[in-house]
Amino acid sequence: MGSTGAERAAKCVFLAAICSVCQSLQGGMLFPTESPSREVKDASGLWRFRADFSLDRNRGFEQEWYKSPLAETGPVIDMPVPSSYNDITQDAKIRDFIGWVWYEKDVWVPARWIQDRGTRIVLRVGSAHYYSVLWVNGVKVTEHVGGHLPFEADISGVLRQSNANPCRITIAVNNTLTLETLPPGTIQYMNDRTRYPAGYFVQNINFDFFNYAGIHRSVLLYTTPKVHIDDITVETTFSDNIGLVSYNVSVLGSSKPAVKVTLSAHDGRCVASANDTRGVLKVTDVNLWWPYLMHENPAYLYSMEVQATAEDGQTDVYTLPVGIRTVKVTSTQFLINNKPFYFHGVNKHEDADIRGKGFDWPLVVKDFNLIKWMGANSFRTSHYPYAEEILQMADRHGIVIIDECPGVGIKDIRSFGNASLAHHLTVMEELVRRDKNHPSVVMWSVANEPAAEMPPAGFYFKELVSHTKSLDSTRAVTYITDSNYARDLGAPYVDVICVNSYFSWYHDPGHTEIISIQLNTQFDNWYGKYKKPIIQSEYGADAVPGLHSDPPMMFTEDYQKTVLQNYHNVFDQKRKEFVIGELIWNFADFMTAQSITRVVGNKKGVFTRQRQPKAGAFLLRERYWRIANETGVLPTWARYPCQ
Ligand code: BDP
Repeated sequence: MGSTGAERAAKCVFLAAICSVCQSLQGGMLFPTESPSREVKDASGLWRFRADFSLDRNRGFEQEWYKSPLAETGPVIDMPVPSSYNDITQDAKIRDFIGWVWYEKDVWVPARWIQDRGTRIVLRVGSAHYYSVLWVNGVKVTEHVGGHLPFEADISGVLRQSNANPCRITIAVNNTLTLETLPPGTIQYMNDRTRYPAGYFVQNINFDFFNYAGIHRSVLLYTTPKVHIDDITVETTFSDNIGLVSYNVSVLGSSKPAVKVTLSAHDGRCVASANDTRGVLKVTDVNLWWPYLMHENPAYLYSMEVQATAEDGQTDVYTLPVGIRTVKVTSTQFLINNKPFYFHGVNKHEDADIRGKGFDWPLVVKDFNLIKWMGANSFRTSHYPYAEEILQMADRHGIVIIDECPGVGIKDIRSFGNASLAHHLTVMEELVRRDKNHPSVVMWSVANEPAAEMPPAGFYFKELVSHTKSLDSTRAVTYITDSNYARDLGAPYVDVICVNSYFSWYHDPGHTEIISIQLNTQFDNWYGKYKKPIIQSEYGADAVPGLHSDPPMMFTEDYQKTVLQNYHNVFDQKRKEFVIGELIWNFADFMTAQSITRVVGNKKGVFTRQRQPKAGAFLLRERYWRIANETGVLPTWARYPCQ
């Protein structure tokens, strides 16, 4: 069936834009912080919003909505930023919208920012899903492909030229997924006019969470001097009581900057310093960064202040928290600071009522409180990179992270082609660039449950894993598999085997008695073939809160508990051998697309979507604290009563 004109137009707009940005990354992506030389202005709050309901979703571009105030080209509504737009209104058409939506806000830029020509003004979006184009005062300043990761543009020139204050920021965001996006998706036009109206289409996806869209993280304006610290990379190790911090600073805006680096302890004492763009700082009597529940004084962070001074005396200052720790993998263990680390943790989603995937501090802090309450020491950022503030929290609380890219739902063989691989490599570059300095991040996950048995998967994962290792050799690399051990073509390349399985749920539903035999077989097969340590990266069962039955039946809290207990019996045997972790699916209930297998979302959370515990949460709490008491060194305040 040939495509319609509208269909072609929509595809063109989207794909042409993707190709223009599929190049290797340039520059750093330091998290914007204030310093003596930098200011940050948060443009979060209420924005004006309109979804482009035209048939080809292209009216906004044809009519150049970015050229004049959005309210002049049609109706606008209030839209909070950060937030997904989907659940904000009462309109199902907005909840399920696919295509371009338009956001606009007027922002006052301090006059001194404009007047001082030695000031760089940067506009930064923490993330917008999925594909974004940005204008300032009607001038296009950048575009970006992919949700979950930040992008920015130097807008000093545009602001100085247009001389408009307040300045008008316009952001168009398109949530259309293609075979080459991450995650992939397809648009299917329904051309049978006896069943669907003209122009009717749906978006097909192969992942199990709602495709929330919009501006999900803060929009910030920040300044740096013209000479500015563009990027910092630190790698850490130690020997006896000496910590070693290798650093590399890249400075732009000056051909011969003088760089000064100072590392300070908690009490502000300088413990090491250097005067070069790269070097190694030596820290005697080092305080290592230890995970929560593994040490009396976990999550120790030094503070690294970098100063770059140009020939004319202009100086930029940036301060980076630094945790000194090492990561190693043997055939049976995962070592942090040379001590075996057992992941007892959770898989999460960025997901909550009303705001969808929008960043929300109360939710973040509540989740960390729950994680620590449970005695969990780790989580996986299933199935995409989480907000930078979440990783900062993990650094500060000693929660260990498996950092996952949005490679989820790669099930179609066409998504293993060159264009997909090129984009996937770029996304890994963006992810590593953003998260490389977080001590909490110990492993990169390049994908979740791809069709790893399809022939192109061998080449694809060889490239993907080796490229990720070339970007960062200090952490482990994995992808999450659900394929049969004998048919998984990517497993030879990863450091740790991460396996998802749902025995007695998707297989043999209702039969918890088979878990033990099937799980033992799973572990023995994978270990037998690859001799690599294994994490049970997902397991679980849906539980509708408040449903009970004895004997347990599917969808009750009791069944969820029984499934968990059966898995735990096997973990307790295998963690003496080569199983190095268990991550429950899922921390909390979350929204999905509507389907006959989902009753208002996925209910495999051990907490409800509103973060109330189900029976499974109490079970895990007892277990995790017991494991922590056996394996870790707990601070006295943290000894759990139910040991
Ligand atoms: C796993 C997927 C996860 C799903 C889960 C489920 O990795 O995204 O939500 O199944 O079905 O296979 O609950």
